[in-house]
Amino acid sequence: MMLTNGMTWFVAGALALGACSSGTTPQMSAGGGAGLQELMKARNLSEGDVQAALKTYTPTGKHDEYYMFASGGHGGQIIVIGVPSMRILKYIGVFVPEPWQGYGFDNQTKEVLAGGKRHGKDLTWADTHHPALSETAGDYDGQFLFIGDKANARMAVIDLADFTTKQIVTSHLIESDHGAAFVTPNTEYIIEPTQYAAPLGGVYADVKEYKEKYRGAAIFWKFDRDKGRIDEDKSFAIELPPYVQDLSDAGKLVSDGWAFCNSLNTELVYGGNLEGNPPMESGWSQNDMDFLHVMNWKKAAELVAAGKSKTIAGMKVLPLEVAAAEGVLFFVPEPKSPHGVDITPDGESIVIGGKLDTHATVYSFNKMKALIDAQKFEGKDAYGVPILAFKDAIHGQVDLGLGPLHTQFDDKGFAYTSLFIESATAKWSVKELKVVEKIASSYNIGHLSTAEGDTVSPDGKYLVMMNKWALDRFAPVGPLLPQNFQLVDLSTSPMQLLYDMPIPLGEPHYAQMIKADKLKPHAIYKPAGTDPITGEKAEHAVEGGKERIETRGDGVHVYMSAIRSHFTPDIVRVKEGDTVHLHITNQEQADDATHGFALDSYNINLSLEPGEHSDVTFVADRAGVFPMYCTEFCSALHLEMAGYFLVEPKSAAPAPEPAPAPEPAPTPEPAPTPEPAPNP
Ligand code: K7E
Ligand code: CUA
Repeated sequence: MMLTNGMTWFVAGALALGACSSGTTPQMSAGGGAGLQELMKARNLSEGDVQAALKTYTPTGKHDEYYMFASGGHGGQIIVIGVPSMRILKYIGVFVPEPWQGYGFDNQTKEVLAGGKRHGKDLTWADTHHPALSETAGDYDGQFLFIGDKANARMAVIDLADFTTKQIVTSHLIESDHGAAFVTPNTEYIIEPTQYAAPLGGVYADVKEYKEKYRGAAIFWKFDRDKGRIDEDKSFAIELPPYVQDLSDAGKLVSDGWAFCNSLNTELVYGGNLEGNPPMESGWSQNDMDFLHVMNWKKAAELVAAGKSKTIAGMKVLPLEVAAAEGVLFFVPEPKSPHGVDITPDGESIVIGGKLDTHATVYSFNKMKALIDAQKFEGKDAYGVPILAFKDAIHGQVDLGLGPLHTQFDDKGFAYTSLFIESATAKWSVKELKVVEKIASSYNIGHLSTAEGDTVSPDGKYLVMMNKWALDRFAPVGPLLPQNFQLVDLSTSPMQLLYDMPIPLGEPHYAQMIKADKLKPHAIYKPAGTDPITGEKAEHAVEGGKERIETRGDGVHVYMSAIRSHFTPDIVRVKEGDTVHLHITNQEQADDATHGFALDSYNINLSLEPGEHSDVTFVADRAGVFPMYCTEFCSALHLEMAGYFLVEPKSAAPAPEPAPAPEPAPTPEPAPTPEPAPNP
C-alpha cells in the first residue's frame, strides 16, 4: 500500500503521542509508541493498515457519523449499519417475522404482514432490493424508509421514528418488480416498476401471446406523509410494453416530475428453449439497443385525476395508448441490456450502466426535454410510443471498464460506477466524461453507496462497495459464503480501502447512507400503552393497578402489565377452546427497559419495548400448563419474571390422557460410535 506523507506524519504523531503519555522520550525504546510498533509487527500490519484502522475505529461510547440502510436480501429485512465502524446496529423486520422485535407475533404486526399477502397467501420470504430514504426537496430527511420485494411485488414503509415497519402493500396488477423503491423528490410517490412482464391483474394468457397480452407497469404509490402511510386509493400505474423494465430513478431539480427506467427485452423474447426458441439470456441480448423509458409522472397523475385511467385489480392504470399519445411516455435507445439508472445531483444527467458494454451513457435531460417540446421524434415503437434519437439525447459516453452497473455521486462533480466484471469502482468526471481513478473491489461488485450519494447534495466522504462474492476474505463457513461490503475513504486520492465487512444476510442489493444527525428516533413509547403501529394509545392499553381478566362474548380478555420484574396477573386460567385476548402493556418509561413475553407451544413471543402495548388473540386449543416468561434479561430478578397460563381441559373431571398407542418397533439403528471424550 502506498504511504502518503500525511500517513508518515500521522503514525509518527501517534507514536510521539503514545510515548509522551507514557512519560518517556518519543523514541522506539519504550512506552506506547514502541507498543504500537510491536503490535504492528506482531500482527503483521502495514502503516496503511493502521491508518485504515484509525479511520474506522470508533471508541467505546462514540457513535458513527452515518447510518447505512442495506437490503437484507432474501431475509426480507433491512440491515442498519454504522459507518465508518461498519458495526451492525439492527435488523429491521420487514417482510418476514423477526422474533427479537416480536414482529409478526402480535395482532398489530401480524396485520402489517398481512398487507403483503398475495392472493390470500402468507409469504415467508422476500427478495428485498432497493431501500429508499424519504426525501424533502431531493435531500434525505430522515423520516421514512421504503423497500421493495422483487419476487412478490410488495412495498414496505418503515418509520424511522422507531425503526419499525408500519405498512406493507402489494398490487395484484403485477407479479414482480425491480426498480423499487425509488422516491420522487418530496416523497410524493414511491416508484415500483415491474421486472418480468405478465398479463396485468394476475389473469392467464399463454406466453406465446407475450407481445399482445403481457405487459409491464410502473406503479406510483402515493405517500401520505402526515399519516406516514401509502394511500392505495390515490396511487396509480402507467401501463408499459413488455420490455422487462429494470432499474428506475426519479428526476430531481431540473428533471423533477419525470421518472426514468431502463429495459432489457425490446426483442419481446420469452424463452422456450425446449420449444425451439432461444433461451432468455441470449434472446434478450440480440438487439443493439433497448429503450430507456422517460415518464412524465406529474402529467400521468393529472390524466388519472381527469379520469383517463382504467381499473385493473383495484389499481388505477393509465393505458399504454393514452400514455403514448398524451406525452407521458417516451423512449430513448440505450445500448443493449443495460443496468442501473442514476440521476446526477443537479438532475440534468441520467447515467445508464452498459453492463454488456464498457461504457456508461450519460443522457441530457435538457436535450431530451427540448426534443419532446419540439415533438422531434425519430419514430414510434410497436406500441405507438414516441422515440427520441439517441445521438440527440445524450451528453456523451464514458469508457469505464468491464460491466458498468450502478452509479453514485459526491460533492465535487465526480461519479462512482461499479464495474461488475472488472471488480472495481471507477471514479469519473461527469462533466468531462473522463475516468480519474479506479479502486479494485475484492470480487464482483454490484451496487455501491456513497454518503447521501443519490441526493441533490451528496457528501462524498465514504463509499461502500457491495460485492457479490467473498471467496477468501473471511474464515470459511461452508459453501454458502457471506457477501462482502468494502468501505472506501473518498477523502483521499487515491481512494483508500478501509474495511471488509461480511454480510450474513444475502443477497443485499442496495444501501443508502444518511448523516446520523438527521435521525432522531425515540427511545420510549409515550404514554405507556402506545400501540407502535398506530403511534396512539391502544384501545386495550392497561393502566397500572387496573389489571384484570374479563370473560366476554368473544372470549377471555387478559389485561396485563409488565414492569420490573413481574407480570400482573401472573396466573391466567382459561378453558380449552376459549378464545384468548392478551392485552399487555409495558409500564416502563425508562430507556431500554424492554420486557419480552413468551408462551410456549402457542408461538407467542413479544417484545414489549418501554411503553409499548401489544394485543395477541389466539385459541387455547391445547389443554395443559404453559409457563409464560419474560425473554429479555431485564433485571437481576428477570428469571423470576414469569407466570402460568393454565388451560383447563374441556371435560369437568379431566380424564387421564389415554395411553399412547404403542409405537411400531423401530428398525434397530446401529449402535452409535461413542464420541471421543472432550478435552478438558
Ligand atoms: Cu443491480 Cu436488483 Cu439493483 Cu442487485 S440490482 S446489484
Ligand atoms: Cu422482564 Cu426479563
